[in-house]
Amino acid sequence: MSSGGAATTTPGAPSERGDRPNVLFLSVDDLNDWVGFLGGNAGAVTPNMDALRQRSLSFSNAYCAAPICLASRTSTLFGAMPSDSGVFDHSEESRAVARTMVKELPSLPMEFRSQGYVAAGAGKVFHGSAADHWDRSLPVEQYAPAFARSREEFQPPSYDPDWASPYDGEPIGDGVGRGFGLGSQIDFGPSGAAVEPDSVTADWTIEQLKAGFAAPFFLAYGSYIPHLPWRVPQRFFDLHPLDSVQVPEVRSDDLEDLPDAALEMIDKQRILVTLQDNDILRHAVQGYLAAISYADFEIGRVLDALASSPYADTTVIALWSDHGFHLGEKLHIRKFALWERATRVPLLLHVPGRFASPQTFDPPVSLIDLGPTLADACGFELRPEHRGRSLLPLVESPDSADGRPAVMTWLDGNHAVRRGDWRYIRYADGSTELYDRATDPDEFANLSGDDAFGDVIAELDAFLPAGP
Ligand SMILES: [Ca+2]
Ligand SMILES: [Ca+2]
Repeated sequence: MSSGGAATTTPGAPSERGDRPNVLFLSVDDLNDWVGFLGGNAGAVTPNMDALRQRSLSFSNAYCAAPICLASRTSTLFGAMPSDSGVFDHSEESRAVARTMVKELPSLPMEFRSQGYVAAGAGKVFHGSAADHWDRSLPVEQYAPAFARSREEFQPPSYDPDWASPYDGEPIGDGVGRGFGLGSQIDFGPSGAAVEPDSVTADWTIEQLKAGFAAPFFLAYGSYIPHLPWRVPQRFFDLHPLDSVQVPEVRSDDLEDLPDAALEMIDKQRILVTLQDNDILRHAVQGYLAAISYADFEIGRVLDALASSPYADTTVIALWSDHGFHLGEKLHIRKFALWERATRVPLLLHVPGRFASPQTFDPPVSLIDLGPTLADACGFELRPEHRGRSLLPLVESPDSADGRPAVMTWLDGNHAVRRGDWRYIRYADGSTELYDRATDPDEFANLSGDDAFGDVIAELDAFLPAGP
């Protein structure tokens, strides 16, 4: 890389483009806080992510903008909150807006390209195709064989006969069949696949590092796992013997203090009592933990390849997940809710030479700030329309924190805010929830009906988009 580009660089940035750090962007799908370094489930086995955490800054209270793939990823990659863009869910309306954004707006990798970076990506980074946003990418078609093999060669697990029956679509209890009454959407067990999709992605990513880059790079690895189905090689199930699996605490009366708007979000999943009777929940938790361990394994392969590459000491590493996941909490399964377990995500940032590590930043932050933070670490700013802001000044001078909280949205008009120890939720119909996470980390006790918290609620409510 030639020198002489000082006139176009940001003040304080490396004076030559060739000095700019690279970025390894690790996106994980549907990974909640069940990783070793966040402690969401004591049984999590994630040695590679934990090792990355040891040389990273960990945002211990990081939140998605929305608890669903498309809305979260659109927000993170394009810098617009759901209430700004109108991308709330997977409805046709949201998809249409997102398609327009992909077509017309510069995404995070495109903004890096405009700074002279090579952008390369594979796997689930965007939700849907955005082929034009990469200089190099692995065509989606190349995953198809791996997915096909996963499904066709899937072997039912060798559980007891009563348990195996859900895979045949036969009910095994009142309202419980394959997929917890959710059709084929909940599905897990040892994979009989010859090739796992994420293995294809990891191989391609490793090949890019081996082939090398002629310019600074933004290299994205998008893990499909632990999104359902949780079909991963048997050895990852073996890491989580059933008798050691820890199921989240579920209180049968937990829903009694929730407004109707909250209950409507979880209505279809209120079969959990039956699931618990059948101990199916324990199997599901095992499947999710196994899937997380497999995701960690492939991420570890990519990190090892970076470590043994010429870019080991000059690459910023970001690891994030698009949202969380419930497995019984609030008698709820999957994401699609505004509580902690559906919205808290791992967020790690390794910036060579910039931070003492490991380091932890505890105030709540939003994933919308990830892009500006990465740009800052590389010496430039994203376009001014981006609604995020770099977190680096806050980390380096915590006293400068302006108190901006993390806001999250599920469907049109339902919002939550995390600030300090509080979680406050306001639904579209005006009903509310308030939790004090210092004394109630599982969010069992809704305090919003208590007049003693009126001032707290008023303060938190001011951070949310205006009501309908
Ligand atoms: Ca997702
Ligand atoms: Ca409750």
